[in-house]
Amino acid sequence: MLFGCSEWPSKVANYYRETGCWKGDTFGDLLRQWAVKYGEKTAIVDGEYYMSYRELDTKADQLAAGWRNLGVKQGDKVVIQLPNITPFFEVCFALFRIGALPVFTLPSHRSSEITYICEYVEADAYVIAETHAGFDYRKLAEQVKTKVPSLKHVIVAGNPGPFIGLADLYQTPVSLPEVKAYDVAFFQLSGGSTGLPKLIPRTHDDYIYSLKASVEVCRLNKDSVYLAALPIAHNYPLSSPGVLGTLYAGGKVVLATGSSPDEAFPLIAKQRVTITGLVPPLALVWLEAAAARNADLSSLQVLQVGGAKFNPEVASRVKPVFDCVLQQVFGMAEGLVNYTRLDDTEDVIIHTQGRPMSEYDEICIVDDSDNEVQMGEIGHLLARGPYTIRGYYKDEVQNEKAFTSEGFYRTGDMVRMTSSGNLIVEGRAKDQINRGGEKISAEEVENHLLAHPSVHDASVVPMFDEFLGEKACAFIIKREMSLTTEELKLLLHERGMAAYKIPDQIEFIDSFPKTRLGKVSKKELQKLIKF
Ligand code: OOB
Repeated sequence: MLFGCSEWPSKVANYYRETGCWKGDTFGDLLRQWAVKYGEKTAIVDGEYYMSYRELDTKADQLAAGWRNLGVKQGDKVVIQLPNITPFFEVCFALFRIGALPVFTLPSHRSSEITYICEYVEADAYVIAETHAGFDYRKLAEQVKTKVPSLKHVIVAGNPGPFIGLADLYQTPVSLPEVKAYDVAFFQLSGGSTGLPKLIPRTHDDYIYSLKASVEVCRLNKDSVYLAALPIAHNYPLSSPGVLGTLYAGGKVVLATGSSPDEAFPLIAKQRVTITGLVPPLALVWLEAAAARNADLSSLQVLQVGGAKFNPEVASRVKPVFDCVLQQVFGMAEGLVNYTRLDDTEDVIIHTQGRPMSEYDEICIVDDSDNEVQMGEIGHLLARGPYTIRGYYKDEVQNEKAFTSEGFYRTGDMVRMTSSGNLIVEGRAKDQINRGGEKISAEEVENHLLAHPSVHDASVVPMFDEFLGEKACAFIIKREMSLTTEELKLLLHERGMAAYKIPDQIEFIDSFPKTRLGKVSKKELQKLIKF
């Protein structure tokens, strides 16, 4: 097991093996099996390009050779920042085969996040697309490279500029090292509720099991067609069941560059898409567009909505408008995924966020002192199981807080269980803003704001928004009266913070309301937001 990663206790690990959750396959093995089983069948559609399972397998071998020849070896970390394009899969499976570890970042991340992550994992390489959505990632890579000494290679899908082109890495296959299923396969980023993003190590065994369980619950098979409208590096479209679940089932993945109905609806019609996953604000946009247009969405069987709380009023419109089943998805990159089931009653599908996908998931709902609450009462959700991590990467301080001594992950979500055994997300105990599915750590933004010499203190809180569910509002105590909102937004932008984290509203205040213990009362602050 990798240095800095908490393992499952050996007794528990053996139990997951005996029960058949962990089968001992690696992602490299899986792709080989799929290539044999599904051969020339289309695995991925990217615009006009159709890639078969066999082709993906071959390209992964060729790229594995390219990585080896560059000197990238087992255990090395490779930060991936790619949009929804086929090289994402080729690069990842090549890295899986040589035992190097992708670190998944989002296309919206900028120098602040990427530099920090590259430094934290001591990344050897960074993979980008030339440009995407009008942004030139080569400029970002130039900045990151000057700051991160460990970073030896920047690989570019497209015109490489001063870096190495991905096209040059397809080489004659070489022999591959042995990769263990129990080893870490890659890192996901946590949604974040602390000063800096935390890294989530996921093993081949645990993640492959999560695909199997998702595929079963979502009833995917080789006729399934999944549209990836959200960024595929995120755990939800990656594996719930997402693109990897679809490949696991032998289905077809259709990649969209963005998530607008203008792009997605014609793809659904042309590729006969059967399932896709959205976040709540997008579901709203799609509902309005579907009601207003005469698009052929008849192939759609399941519309998943997750990542943030879905308003029941809006949820009740999905079936009549799309003539398909709504599936609510309440998951987290740390592991646990809850789904409403396809044959659940309308009431469960509309009003709850479902239940754990695996019979081996263990959940507890507890009060502030870790005592289990009465059935139906609201409490903190704790989770443990065959695909829920036991610790963040190299972060003993956070691990002490985020995991119980019995190995349960403290999700930071406040939930209650209904009599049908389903969960309803009622709120959050963690210091985070869920901006329509995009997670913002309040502390991370506060630290950036505090870097301004005219800021005496800063506190960032969620504010209600009809469309996004929540937005971010920053309260600032000024040191210098001339300080303006624009100046602060510019500061955050210049510090290279992803745009979605820049507060939507900034309010100046003389002092913060305090709790009885003298801490800033974010609850009281929220009441002071001007709408
Ligand atoms: C997904 O993963 P993350 O890691 O970006 O965020 C996890 C957090 C949860 O702890 C919860 O606070 C919130 O996002 N969340 C929801 C939700 N789904 C996620 N809150 C209310 N209702 C929901 N349906 O967001 C994620 C990962 C895998 C599958 C789906 C979502």
